[in-house]
Amino acid sequence: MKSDFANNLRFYFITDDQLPGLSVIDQVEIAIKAGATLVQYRNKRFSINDISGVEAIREVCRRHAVPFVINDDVLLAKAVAADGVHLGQTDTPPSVARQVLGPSAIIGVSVSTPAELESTDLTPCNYIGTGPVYATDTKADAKAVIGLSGLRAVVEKAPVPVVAIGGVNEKNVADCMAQGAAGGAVISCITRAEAPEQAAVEFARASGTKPREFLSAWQDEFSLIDSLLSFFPVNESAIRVPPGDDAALFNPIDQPVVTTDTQRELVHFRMSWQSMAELGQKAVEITFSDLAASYAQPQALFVNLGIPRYMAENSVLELYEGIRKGLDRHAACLGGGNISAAPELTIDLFAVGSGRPDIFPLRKNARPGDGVYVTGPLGLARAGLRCLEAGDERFPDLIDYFRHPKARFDAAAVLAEHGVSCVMDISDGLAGDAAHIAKASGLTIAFEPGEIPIASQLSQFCDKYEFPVQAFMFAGGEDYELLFTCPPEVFREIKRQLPIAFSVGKCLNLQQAYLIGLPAGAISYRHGNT
Ligand code: TZP
Ligand code: MG
Repeated sequence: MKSDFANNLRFYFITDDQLPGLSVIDQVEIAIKAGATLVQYRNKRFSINDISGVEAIREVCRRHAVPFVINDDVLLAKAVAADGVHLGQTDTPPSVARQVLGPSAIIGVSVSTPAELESTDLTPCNYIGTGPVYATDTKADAKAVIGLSGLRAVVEKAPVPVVAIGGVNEKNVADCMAQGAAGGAVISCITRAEAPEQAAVEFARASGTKPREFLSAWQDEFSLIDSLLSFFPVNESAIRVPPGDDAALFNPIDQPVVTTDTQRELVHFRMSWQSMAELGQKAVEITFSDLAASYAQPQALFVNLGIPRYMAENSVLELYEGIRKGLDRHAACLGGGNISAAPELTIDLFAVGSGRPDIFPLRKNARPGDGVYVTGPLGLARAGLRCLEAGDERFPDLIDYFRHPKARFDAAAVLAEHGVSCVMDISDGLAGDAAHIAKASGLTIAFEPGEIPIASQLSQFCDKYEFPVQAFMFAGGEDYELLFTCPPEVFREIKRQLPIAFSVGKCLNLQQAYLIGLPAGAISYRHGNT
């Protein structure tokens, strides 16, 4: 994990709380425009009246996908939904901060010497700030200068990336990086320069980052809707009156099937975990996954968007490009939608499909004697999410499963052809979703975990982090594979057409529990803890 968070530390900008001339929000905008890779809000005289200013900084950071952390104050970080916190040696312990802020929060800690490193619990930490490397007037109670050799001594022993701090500037940041620091954390070399914009650009160049195109927030709902609608070709075969009027008028649909889903920032995703286009396409796939599990063919999608003020118009357009790509993949069209301002990005989706007149699979259709089967690998998306939370890019296949789920219409067609009548998609993890089938059908599902194939990157990932691999496969979530039951002889036929499908257990007459044979730790993953 050491190298992966490091890129966020190249140009680590800390706000200056003692500067009459330049407001804190202006400082942050200058730094981000120049290419800052992380922003820390540091205000030793913070009062509750400053909170809206902190939220404004958080908004600018989110608009540009720049991580935003708060100095010292875990509760302030929680209150403004910052991305994390930077702690001194005498602040809240990192483990408590992790508990309060959750698994995806960024947690940094100041460590000045190898002795401090030894005595600090770094397990919950993503990075270390080490200094003062050079003399500084900015921190009144700064410790003794440690110099480049002191920096090196910490870097050599640190299990996480180190950012150099204290008197760092455009002239010496390369020397710090030559000692193994991932970058420089700076205040005065930018905020107190004669020309802060110029100084920020020079620091960006010296630390190896580039200026950003500065995006402004979306302003006008109506012009945004006009731009969005221009992306979508009108599909006259499905919809007679397309988006643009008060409601859509559909051509007759055989056996209409309707489903809904939602994606919420900070619950299901963070902006930095995928591009906006990937997010849009994923939202389509996971909504259509319910249609696949119902043997329905997608026709139209309605999208209600809650857009935070910090989001740039370009980002909203990119999100819709992803939605269009998803719709194109399934030959479906946009039926309509709505846009409103919201504190965080929310995407509520409603899908309309046409079902089959002869068969609509139900959770209550499992029978004792049926086998229980899955159409593809489990646990990969959950592991990919853990990689994104940890900033670990060494398992691209896992991250790809999290970012690019696919609704399994191909597999659904095979199951329908064989008359499989108990199907659902796995969104909350095998264990939790199988429990729905067992309850609805009034039987017990006996798992046979030893039979389940383990994807090689998942097994490498679990080895590295010492996670129980079966817990990931059972408790994962966001797999969007199909879970189904049928007699074993029917599965043998299905397997010819879907060779990657496999058995996970069998259905028995109801016993004391709906699920038996679960591996340890197989509690269904619930959204809300990202
Ligand atoms: N911690 C150690 S030195 C320092 C802090 C916050 C001050 C960094 O400010 P400058 O102006 O970049 O030296
Ligand atoms: Mg502190």
